[in-house]
Amino acid sequence: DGTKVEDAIKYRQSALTTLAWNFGPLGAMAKGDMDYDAEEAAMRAKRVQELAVMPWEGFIEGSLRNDGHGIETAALAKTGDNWDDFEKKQQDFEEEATKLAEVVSNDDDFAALRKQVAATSKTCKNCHDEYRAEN
Ligand code: ASC
Repeated sequence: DGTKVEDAIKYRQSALTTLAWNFGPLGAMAKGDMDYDAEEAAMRAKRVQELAVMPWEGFIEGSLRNDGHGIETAALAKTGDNWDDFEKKQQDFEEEATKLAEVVSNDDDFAALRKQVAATSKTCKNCHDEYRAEN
């Protein structure tokens, strides 16, 4: 019965999609593609922090690519061979997302926001570069 694996994959994909949706405006503000709005930035950063811990429980046994479930997932099989590193990268992201929420709520400092958006984005990329398929 593949239902549980299918649900776990859908769950983590939707959690990551929700993360990207909420991180998007922060990235756009940091790049100057969107006007800086301290209130929106704080709201988005708080969401990102809370969402950051959520996707990982969806990476259940037998849910990576090539695990024979036939469901589309970008989660490479090598993730399973490097689990400690995968968890370390999750933790790095959670820590940067926590700092992001702090930076944004503590002061109305655009330079600090920009710096922390970049640091957070880097932790997204670190994991994607290693464990997410490009197609
Ligand atoms: C985003 C997003 C990601 C990361 C990544 C960072 O806004 O959706 O997956 O930043 O692009 O390089």
